[in-house]
Amino acid sequence: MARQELLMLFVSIAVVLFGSVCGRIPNMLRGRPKGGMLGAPANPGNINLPPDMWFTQKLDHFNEADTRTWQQKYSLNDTFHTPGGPVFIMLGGEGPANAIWLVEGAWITYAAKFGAFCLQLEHRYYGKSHPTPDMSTKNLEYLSSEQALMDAAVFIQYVKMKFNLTDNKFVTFGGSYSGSLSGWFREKYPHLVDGAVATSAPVFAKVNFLEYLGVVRDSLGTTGSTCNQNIAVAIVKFSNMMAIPAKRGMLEKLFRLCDPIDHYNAPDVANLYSTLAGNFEGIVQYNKDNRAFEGAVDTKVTIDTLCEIMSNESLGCEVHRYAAVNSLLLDTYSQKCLDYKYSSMINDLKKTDWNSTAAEGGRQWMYQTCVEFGWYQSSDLSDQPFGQHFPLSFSVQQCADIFGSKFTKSFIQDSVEKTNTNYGGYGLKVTNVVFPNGSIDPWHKMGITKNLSSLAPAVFINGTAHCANMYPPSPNDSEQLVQARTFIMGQISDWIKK
Ligand SMILES: *[C@@H]1O[C@H](CO)[C@@H](O)[C@H](O)[C@H]1NC(C)=O
Ligand SMILES: *[C@@H]1O[C@H](CO)[C@@H](O)[C@H](O)[C@H]1NC(C)=O
Ligand SMILES: *[C@@H]1O[C@H](CO)[C@@H](O)[C@H](O)[C@H]1NC(C)=O
Ligand SMILES: *[C@@H]1O[C@H](CO)[C@@H](O)[C@H](O)[C@H]1NC(C)=O
Ligand SMILES: *[C@@H]1O[C@H](CO)[C@@H](O)[C@H](O)[C@H]1NC(C)=O
Ligand SMILES: *[C@@H]1O[C@H](CO)[C@@H](O)[C@H](O)[C@H]1NC(C)=O
Ligand SMILES: *[C@@H]1O[C@H](CO)[C@@H](O)[C@H](O)[C@H]1NC(C)=O
Ligand SMILES: CC(=O)N[C@H]1CO[C@H](CO)[C@@H](O)[C@@H]1O
Repeated sequence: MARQELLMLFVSIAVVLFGSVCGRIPNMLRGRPKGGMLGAPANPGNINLPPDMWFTQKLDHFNEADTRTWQQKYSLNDTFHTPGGPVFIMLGGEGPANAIWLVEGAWITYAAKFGAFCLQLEHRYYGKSHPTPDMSTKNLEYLSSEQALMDAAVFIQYVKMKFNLTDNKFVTFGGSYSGSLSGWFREKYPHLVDGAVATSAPVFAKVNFLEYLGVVRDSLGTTGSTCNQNIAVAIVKFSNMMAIPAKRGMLEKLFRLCDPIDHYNAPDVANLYSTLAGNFEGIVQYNKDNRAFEGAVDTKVTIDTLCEIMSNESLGCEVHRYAAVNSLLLDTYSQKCLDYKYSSMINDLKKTDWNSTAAEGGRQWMYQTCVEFGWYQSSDLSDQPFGQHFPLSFSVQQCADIFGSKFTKSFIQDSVEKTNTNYGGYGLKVTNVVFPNGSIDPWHKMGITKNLSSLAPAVFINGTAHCANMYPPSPNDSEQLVQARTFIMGQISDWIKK
């Protein structure tokens, strides 16, 4: 089958398997799309992907008295391995570890060049790696980046013995949260890994990530100034219409809402504005990134598409155009209506069963934001077009509503400070780590965007989005993206020299 047909097949299978699930958790939740920030849940299943393998892992690495264990998923591709060659480990992040990464992606090109042994380790609590019988708040106590890093450390020791790789060089890879893990792993366990690629890695934990919408604004602004103006006008008109009962009915129709608007229900209203802004956030974060190979269904929709709709007068006034963007994305994700009810989202995120929709990763990631990272994309930045309708308090409230009253704002603030104390935030001290960052990716604001040192360089990729350098190369890639991949390959080459 031709490559193009194969991609189309992935896409249609992904739509069948996942698109039709009428989830009540928004497609874009706290900057995390379904499937995780790097990766889609779709394992195409019909091409020969390496099988799942299992490794016995400790539940609590930091309590010797607790001897409980669980099975952690990993997979490997040893096709390129030459004796003495390096070992590449793709660290899993906040979604299922998709085996497609073992046959595709920029790192596979590097593996072919360097004769590397490739492994992918799934992150605890995501995908099929279930350390506890369910995801109750009590059981989620063992979900943390520190436990995950120690998982990787123990895994490396195991791999060295099992595959006779004791004298080989090790390099970790990751993108987004798993990019942070990749950098932090080199920081915390430099004796176990010789270098790390930390793509689009947020390393600074922050409760109020208000900068996010600022980058979304700037990225939409690359198409000209009218896109943001049109959105701003749409939001003002939208909120005026919300105040008038008859107009609310119109909005319900225009925006294909699943439920009528209860205008006095503040969390519903905040969630509606936030979900509609999410239409733009998701597209900006992943603009033109060659993700189609992973089963992503929204890769044809770009910033240009959305901004063209926002300026298309034949669609009606700005509110109608904002609604047209919403319809396009509902159709793209095969959703009949927009479910914006706060209570249904929270009820879904409270489900603790491994087979619930929340187990796809929404609940687990939400937990990690409440106890480690924050990173709430609030509307608190004044100079952005989406209005001030979903303030930080709206995100913070969700922690308490989902996990219990202990998760207050000051609890989250303390947790976030502890994370930065632990890893160093922007000031982390590392060598042999490269930090690629895309200029239109909102996450770059929490990342390393300047060389830390000559041994910890940042790579600026003009005009690219979240994790673009990790996806398979395309003839359409910009010169800068091509150069970034070459630079990263040069870094790896330096790290693995004997
Ligand atoms: C393990 O790897 C080393 C170095 O590549 C090789 O010399 C040795 O024969 C291998 N041992 C086994 C049991 O395969
Ligand atoms: C490893 O990846 C290459 C490149 O995609 C592929 O041809 C090969 O079949 C893979 N090997 C395994 C064991 O999956
Ligand atoms: C504007 O919208 C109309 C109606 O959907 C469509 O036919 C037309 O192609 C659009 N124009 C542009 C420039 O996208
Ligand atoms: C989810 O799992 C539980 C027990 O593990 C089972 O009783 C239930 O039927 C499952 N639900 C679905 C939708 O598969
Ligand atoms: C960052 O480091 C890289 C590699 O050492 C170097 O090529 C590049 O010029 C540096 N950039 C800046 C702005 O110093
Ligand atoms: C990034 O690209 C844009 C448009 O192609 C260009 O205007 C801008 O100068 C570039 N910035 C850098 C730092 O290369
Ligand atoms: C490259 O861009 C052209 C024009 O936008 C498009 O038709 C083509 O499908 C793209 N090729 C790939 C491999 O993405
Ligand atoms: C090292 C480097 O060039 N970093 C860039 C990362 O992206 C931001 C935003 O575009 C740039 O300002 C940095 O210069």
